[in-house]
Amino acid sequence: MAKGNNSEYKKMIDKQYSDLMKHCQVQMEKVEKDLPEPKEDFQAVLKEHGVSRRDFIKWTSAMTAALMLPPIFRPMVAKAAENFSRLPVVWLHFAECTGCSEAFLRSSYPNVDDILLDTISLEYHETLMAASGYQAEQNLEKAIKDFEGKFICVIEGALPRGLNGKYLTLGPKGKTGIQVAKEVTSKAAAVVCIGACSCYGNIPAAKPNPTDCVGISKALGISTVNIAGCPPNAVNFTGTLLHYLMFGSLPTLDSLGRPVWAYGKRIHDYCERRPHYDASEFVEEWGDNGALKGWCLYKMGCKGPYTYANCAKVRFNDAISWPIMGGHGCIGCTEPGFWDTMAPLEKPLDEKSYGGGEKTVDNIGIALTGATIAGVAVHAVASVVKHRHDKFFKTAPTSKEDRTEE
Ligand code: FSX
Ligand code: SF4
Ligand code: F3S
Repeated sequence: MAKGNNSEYKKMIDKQYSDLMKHCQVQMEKVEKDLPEPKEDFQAVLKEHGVSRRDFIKWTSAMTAALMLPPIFRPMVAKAAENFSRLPVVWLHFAECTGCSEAFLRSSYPNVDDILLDTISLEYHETLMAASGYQAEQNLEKAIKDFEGKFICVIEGALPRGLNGKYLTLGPKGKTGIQVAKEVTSKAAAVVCIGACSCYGNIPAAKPNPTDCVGISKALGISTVNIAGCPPNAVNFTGTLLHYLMFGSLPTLDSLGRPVWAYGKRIHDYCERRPHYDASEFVEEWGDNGALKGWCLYKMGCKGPYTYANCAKVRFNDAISWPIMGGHGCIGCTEPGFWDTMAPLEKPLDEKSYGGGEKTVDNIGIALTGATIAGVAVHAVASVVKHRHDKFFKTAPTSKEDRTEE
């Protein structure tokens, strides 16, 4: 590119970021004006948990980069973290194992993401709250009334549609999960599904699916932000809420409702075992020499070539490890219907591609995820257009016209 063009391009990018920063500043002022005071002093809570100022700054840098923002946004990420507990959240549970809540809230050595989740303003959470029966129901009604149009509805678990929804009833009035979900989501600013069950149905919807379970989007016919995974990574949830606080809108989603910043890249392309795949060095059975040497797990059924998520980059449990680093292949837990579509979990999908046929694997990957890739492009445009019209806390998640569920 010619020198002149380069400087024009730089000017254009600088202008875009400066406009985005102005938008972010206005938004953060609005948050501080419109939402209740933070329930806790975040810096004091960090100190209590032994997280130093330096660690917090390191975390803001990592989160800024993960959200695909340039470093100038680091102070805004820090500010959004300090305002995190202003955001009212109603957290619902349907058909699931509660592993998602457990994974988020049970860290022995909490990092900044875990501490953020600890301070979240939970107006209602069936697993954590002390109330039960009528009192719990009253709490829910009050939260919806007090924060109508401002709260985030977080949902774990799928919804059974069989028997008119009666496979899952809740509370003293015996409402079906579908009824409760409709009532709450219709009053929420946005609906965030946590875990593959609420996103796409997952295990409760696995074949033969006698209760006719489906994900929230499909059950209610609404658009949802899908933080996929079984369980998902806490970083992908906190990052999505931080983005919402900073810009007053949800991040760009792919065709499956997943935030592109977290689910836009394929596991196989960021995997530390990839050089072994390229060199055709495979683990052939559990505990063999290849396993000891950390070779590729493709022949042991790794579904990394067909799976989109940032696990290799952000890892789990304070970034200590992730499934492939732990020695097992990826089972594709961020993809719709993985329990059925990725089975058998410990065997490759296509036996013919044994021997590391890069082309074969990539072709299967493209066939399986082609819809996702096409959707990313469509949603990137849709989201930018929509962004201009959205009003703070009245944002409906992106449209679902090209959504392809299982
Ligand atoms: Fe599902 Fe979560 Fe897997 Fe379990 O709530 S995504 S079965 S970890 O608990 O919903
Ligand atoms: Fe990594 Fe799995 Fe790809 Fe092998 S097949 S490089 S283990 S993602
Ligand atoms: Fe799930 Fe695969 Fe990541 S199994 S946790 S998407 S490595």
